[in-house]
Amino acid sequence: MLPPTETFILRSTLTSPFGRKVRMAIDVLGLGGRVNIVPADTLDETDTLRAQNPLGKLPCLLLADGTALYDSRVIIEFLQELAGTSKLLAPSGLERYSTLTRAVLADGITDAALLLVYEGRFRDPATFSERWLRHQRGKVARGLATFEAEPPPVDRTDLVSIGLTCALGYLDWRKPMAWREDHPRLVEWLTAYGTFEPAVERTRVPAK
Ligand SMILES: N[C@@H](CCC(=O)N[C@@H](CS)C(=O)NCC(=O)O)C(=O)O
Repeated sequence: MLPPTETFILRSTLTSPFGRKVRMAIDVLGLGGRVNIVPADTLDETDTLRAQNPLGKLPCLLLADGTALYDSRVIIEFLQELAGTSKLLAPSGLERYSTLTRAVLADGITDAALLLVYEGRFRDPATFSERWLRHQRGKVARGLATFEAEPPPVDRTDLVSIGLTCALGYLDWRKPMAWREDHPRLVEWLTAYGTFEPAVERTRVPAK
């Protein structure tokens, strides 16, 4: 039985794309009053985040008894159970596994985009690996092409639409590679879905 009144701490920044997934889910599930966001610095070796999540990654949800839940998919499943719904991910059946697969694809775009950004953050430009960057760009390009061929419904919020919003939002914000020109259906999807789902605007990364 999940705690009916407990409040939680979400270790995340407002700029983390995976953190935004959880923030969107919190908004959609109406759990805003039960989760306090406490920022963490993934580069700071002394940040308690590394004790909470040994991988040192955001987001991480802390329960009152100190239990830490990660990653974003696990946290969102926990939150949806807490909210008593299966709106974001069906509990069983093929629908569950096809939603999970599409959600993994959206997250994979974000993972590859993050690695493109990290190359610039962790290496001097002289040591950039063009081969590695091309490898990651290929993942983003193939993932986007798959969603371009079949965008999600614009009038439905689930784990896929949340993950895709955060992937595209991150590409727009950090700009590790251009995507809009070659993906008109996804541009249209993002605009239409943003009109349908208020959590898109409410969780937008603050302007730089
Ligand atoms: N699979 C994880 C990915 C989390 C992730 O990569 N988070 C980034 C920030 S958006 C991070 O913490 N990066 C720091 C690092 O990789 O050390 C999830 O879904 O939560």
